[in-house]
Parts: sequence; C-alpha cells; structure tokens
Amino acid sequence: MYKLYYDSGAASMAPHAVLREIGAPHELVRVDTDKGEHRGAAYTRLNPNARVPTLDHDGMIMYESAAICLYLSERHPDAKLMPAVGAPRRGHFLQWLTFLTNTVQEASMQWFYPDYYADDAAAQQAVKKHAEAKHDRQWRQIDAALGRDGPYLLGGEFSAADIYLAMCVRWTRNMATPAMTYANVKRCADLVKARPAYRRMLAFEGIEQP
Ligand SMILES: N[C@@H](CCC(=O)N[C@@H](CS)C(=O)NCC(=O)O)C(=O)O
Repeated sequence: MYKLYYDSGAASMAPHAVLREIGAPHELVRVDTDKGEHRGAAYTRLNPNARVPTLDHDGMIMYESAAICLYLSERHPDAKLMPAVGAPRRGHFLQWLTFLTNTVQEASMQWFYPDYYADDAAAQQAVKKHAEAKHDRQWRQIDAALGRDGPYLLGGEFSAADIYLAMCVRWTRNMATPAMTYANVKRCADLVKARPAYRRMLAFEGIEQP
C-alpha cells in the first residue's frame, strides 16, 4: 500500500498523478503547508527537509518528487511510464526528468520562495526576476526539443516525464511568461491534462490548470 503525503498544487502533483496512472491502491494524506503542518515534528520525522511530497510504501519512507515518480514507474512497468533499462529512449527519459527537477523546478522554487535566497525585499525581487529569465531560457529549450521530436518529451512515447512537465508548467501560470506561451510545451501539457489520471488528480486536489 502506498501512502502519499501531498498538498494541493505542490510537488506532490506528479507522484499523485503517477499513482493514478498506474492504478495502484493508495492513500493520500494532506499536509497543509499554509498552516505549517510540514514543519511539525510528526512530518519532519518522515521528511527532514520539511517539504512535500513524501511517500510511505509499507514503511519504506522516501522524499523527492522525481525520485518517487521513478520509483513508482519502475515498480509498475505495465503502466509504461518509463522506458525499460536498456531501451533507446531511457537516456532521454532520465535526462528530462532530472532537468525538470533540478533546473526548471529549482527556478520555480526561486520564484515562489525568494526569501530562501535573499533577505531584503529588493534582493528578493531580483531573485524573482532572475528566476523568470532562467525559466524563459529553459522553456524555450524544452519547446525547441518538443518541436523537433514531439509531441511528448520522448517523441511519440508518453512517460512520467511528461506528467512532471505538466506540473512544472502549472507553476508558471502567474509568471511574466507562462510556459503555456510556448506552442510545443502547450501541446504536450494539453495532452497530459486530457488524461483521466491527471484530471482526477486535479479534481481531488481541488485545483485547476489553465
Ligand atoms: N525537491 C523537492 C522540493 C519539494 C518542495 O519544495 N515542495 C514545496 C511545495 S511545492 C514545499 O514543501 N514547500 C514548503 C516550504 O518550503 O515551506 C521535491 O521535488 O520533492
């Protein structure tokens, strides 16, 4: 049994949608970050980073959204959410998932949490501006790749990396240039948003994705 600690619209969106894609029985436990529940002793025993998500798989506790997506996709190969070991597309799957989590997601963190990076208000504004500039370069790069070889990150093959992309796209909706501005990114995100699993994830979390 999987237990996913999530918050609405947080980095738990992708593991949550992956759980629904694979159709495995799971329990969802809300951690309300607005109320600071992620900083409480009970939760930080599970995740010392005080961040959401965390997965509890029969007592095996792990954090990091991309790692959870990988773990679940590997355990359920029938869901075909990642290329098998040795498959030609495997390298690009790992590349895109890693790029999304450690580069694109990191720029989003700078935009959402500028106070983690600078103390005074002016410096925080500068952090946000830099984050938007970084995002523009990153989404242009992804858009070009999707234009050459789409509609998914692995060409014609849907994968958990596309779910991760759709999550990252949602986070940009109030930025100066939302990622949906880019036609090939939009095409990919729209395909993910049309999937029943992703729609159910959004509905359960009580959120929308333009
Ligand atoms: N690298 C982590 C980042 C998780 C993360 O930053 N989650 C945010 C929500 S999107 C969070 O818990 N924020 C609460 C806080 O920083 O106070 C992952 O992908 O799991």
